[in-house]
Formats: sequence, C-alpha cells, structure tokens
Amino acid sequence: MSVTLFISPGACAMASHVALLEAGIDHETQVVDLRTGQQRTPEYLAVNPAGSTPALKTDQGVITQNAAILAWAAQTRPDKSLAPVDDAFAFARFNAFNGWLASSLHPALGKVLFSRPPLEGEAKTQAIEFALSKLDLAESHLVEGPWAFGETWTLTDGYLMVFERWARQAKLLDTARFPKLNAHLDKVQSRDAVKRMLADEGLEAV
Ligand SMILES: N[C@@H](CCC(=O)N[C@@H](CS)C(=O)NCC(=O)O)C(=O)O
Repeated sequence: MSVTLFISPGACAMASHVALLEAGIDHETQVVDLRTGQQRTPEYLAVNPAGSTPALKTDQGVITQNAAILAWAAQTRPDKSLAPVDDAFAFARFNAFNGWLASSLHPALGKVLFSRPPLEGEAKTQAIEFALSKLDLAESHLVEGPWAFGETWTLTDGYLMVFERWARQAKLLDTARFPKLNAHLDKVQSRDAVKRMLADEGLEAV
C-alpha cells in the first residue's frame, strides 16, 4: 500500500505526516502552497473539495481531517500501538481529544495567527485571551503528562504538537504559565519520526 499525503509545510497536516511516519506507512507527500492559493485550484479541489490540507489519497479514496487520518493510521498498523484501538472507551477518548484540537484549539489559535486582514487592537487582545484560555484548559485538565494520555505516546501527541509549535512561535507559550505544554512540545520534537517530518517539510524544532 502506498498513499499520497497533501501537506502545507508547518500547517496542521504535520499531525498526519507524523502519523504516517510513526506507522511506517509507505507514502509520498505533495505540497499545496496555501500562500499562493493552490488549495483553491481545480486540481486540488478535485482531491479535497473543502480546499484544505491535509488530504490523504489511498487506494480506496480520499480521507480528509487530521482526526480521521490519525484514527486510520492507528487502525491500519495496530502493531505500532499508536492509539488504543482495541479499547472502545480509551479509543473514544483519543478521538475526543483529537476532536477538541480540531474544533476548539485550532480555530482559536488560527484566528490569532491567520486572520486576514490581521487582527488589531481590542479584537486581537480578545482573540489572544480566548486562545490562551484553550491552552490553559489543555495545561490544567486535558494533558496528563508527559504525553497527552500519560505514560503512553499516541498520535494525539503529534497533533497537539502542531498547536504548541504555533503558540511558541507566536510567543504565547509562556514557560511559567504552561510548563506541561512546553515540556510536552520538547519531548515530541525529540522523537525520530517528528524529526524526520520536520526535515521533510524543511522545518526545524522551535
Ligand atoms: N480540521 C481540519 C482543518 C484543516 C485546515 O483548516 N487546514 C488549513 C491548514 S492548517 C488549510 O488548509 N487552510 C487552507 C485555507 O483555509 O484556505 C483538519 O484537521 O484537517
């Protein structure tokens, strides 16, 4: 089996890219340049009509959404223990965390970082406070530490890393306020598969 993952370097598709590398699934990557609007070309809309990355082209068809690609990778290679696929309750919690990242943390940080035109004044202050409140929730309730689900690495850790990287790059990940998230980001970025993903996307640890 070989698959094609459509990515935009440094964007949220990093989570799916890490998942394929951790799973050892044979793949190639294809870059979609979001800055030039390549996600809205007819060629890419034929792959993902929603015009966003990631998208994963498989023999059976296309899978979109990081959360779905992570679950697919973990179930495709259960021998790699990338998620608790044999435990209905634990797998539901894995999916819940990934759903929260997609529907809550991603949009909150995305508003701060990617609003066009960029936010200014009170609107910017409010968006930052809102994003920080999501990071507070992760720090104090959601992330068990050292990994998201305690002592066992799962693909959720690679997904959470995306937003920790963005937050650190935007100087929002204060070490005193977010000790657990900072330690988590450093630990994730030291994994071999993550180092490979960063090198493949032309990025460095932050
Ligand atoms: N929840 C979606 C989010 C996808 C998403 O918003 N991707 C961004 C990059 S981080 C994108 O492709 N944006 C292109 C655009 O909005 O035009 C997922 O996990 O796949």
